[in-house]
Amino acid sequence: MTDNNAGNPLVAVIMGSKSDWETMRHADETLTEFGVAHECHVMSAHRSPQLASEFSAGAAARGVEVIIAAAGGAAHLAGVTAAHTILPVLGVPMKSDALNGMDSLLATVQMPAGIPVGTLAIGKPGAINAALFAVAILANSRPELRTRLAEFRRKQEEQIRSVTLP
Ligand code: RP5
Repeated sequence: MTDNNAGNPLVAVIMGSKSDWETMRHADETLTEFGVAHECHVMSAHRSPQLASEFSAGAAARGVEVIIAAAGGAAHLAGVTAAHTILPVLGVPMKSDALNGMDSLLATVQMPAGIPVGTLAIGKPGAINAALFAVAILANSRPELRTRLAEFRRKQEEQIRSVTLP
């Protein structure tokens, strides 16, 4: 587990295995860049089902406002998490060895009506965008975050505009 930026975590980043960290560290880094207090944990819908259920059910009471859940293969962590909380849950499908992440994507995205999971792209882009999505949710009620997000977009566009090709 890691805790980043002092204060109660507003975002919880959870992942099914330590092997997901190399991808999910990008979510951690993006949240740190925006100064959003967050925590990162490993827990598995299959290997530690009780931990995953208890964590999800208790997150809102601890002040968490958004949960990012990453898993690969039979990727049920985001769905199980969403089943235990009414907090927004963002799912990040990990790029798996066997099927290149298509298994993770379908397992994460194909939720039954009634229990939503906001599913992002497979792998690193999904990890970064899940963090940006979490920032956007938090920014609705936090003007300083809204300003930072607008500035992020402005710089990103500036970089694209300044590209020169050989
Ligand atoms: C999933 O199985 C994890 O989220 C990970 O993406 C995948 C493989 O896990 P390890 O066998 O590397 O622990 O539960």
